[in-house]
Amino acid sequence: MVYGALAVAGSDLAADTEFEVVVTSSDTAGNTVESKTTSTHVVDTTAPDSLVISLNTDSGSSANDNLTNDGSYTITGIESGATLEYFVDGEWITTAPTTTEGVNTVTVRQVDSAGNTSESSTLEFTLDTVAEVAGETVSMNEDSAEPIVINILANDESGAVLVLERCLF
Ligand SMILES: [Ca+2]
Ligand SMILES: [Ca+2]
Ligand SMILES: [Ca+2]
Repeated sequence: MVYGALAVAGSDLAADTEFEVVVTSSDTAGNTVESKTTSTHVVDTTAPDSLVISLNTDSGSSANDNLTNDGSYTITGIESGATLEYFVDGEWITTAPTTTEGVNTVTVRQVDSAGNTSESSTLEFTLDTVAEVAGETVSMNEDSAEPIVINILANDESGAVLVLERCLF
């Protein structure tokens, strides 16, 4: 058996191409066998569209401030056969970054099966799953000559409501 290689010039592969390969062989008795096959070559130099990445739920007082207690998100626009890559710690990896309490930045792109890379898309959101700080109880002595100092424990709730109640004894 003799194996051979068929070389095709790169310029012949610049567009979608279909080859028909015919191999003819004969034995010493003069019997001839002809084998025929086709090979299809598809050229893809087009980058996929950039992805769309958005929170599943933007909870709280505003539904579009990217401040939420649900860190799950959805990526759409993935081309069939493409690979997702996330920008994490200065490099592109195929594992999504872990969502953490606080500010999260998810940058993602897709690479199609031909190796063409899309523009990247970024979702930045703040995950806050910590409930309100319990209300402070402040005691006031109305008879005191000292000025009343009220210390209010601030927390990170944008949109939180602070209620001051004055009790009369
Ligand atoms: Ca493509
Ligand atoms: Ca929100
Ligand atoms: Ca909170």
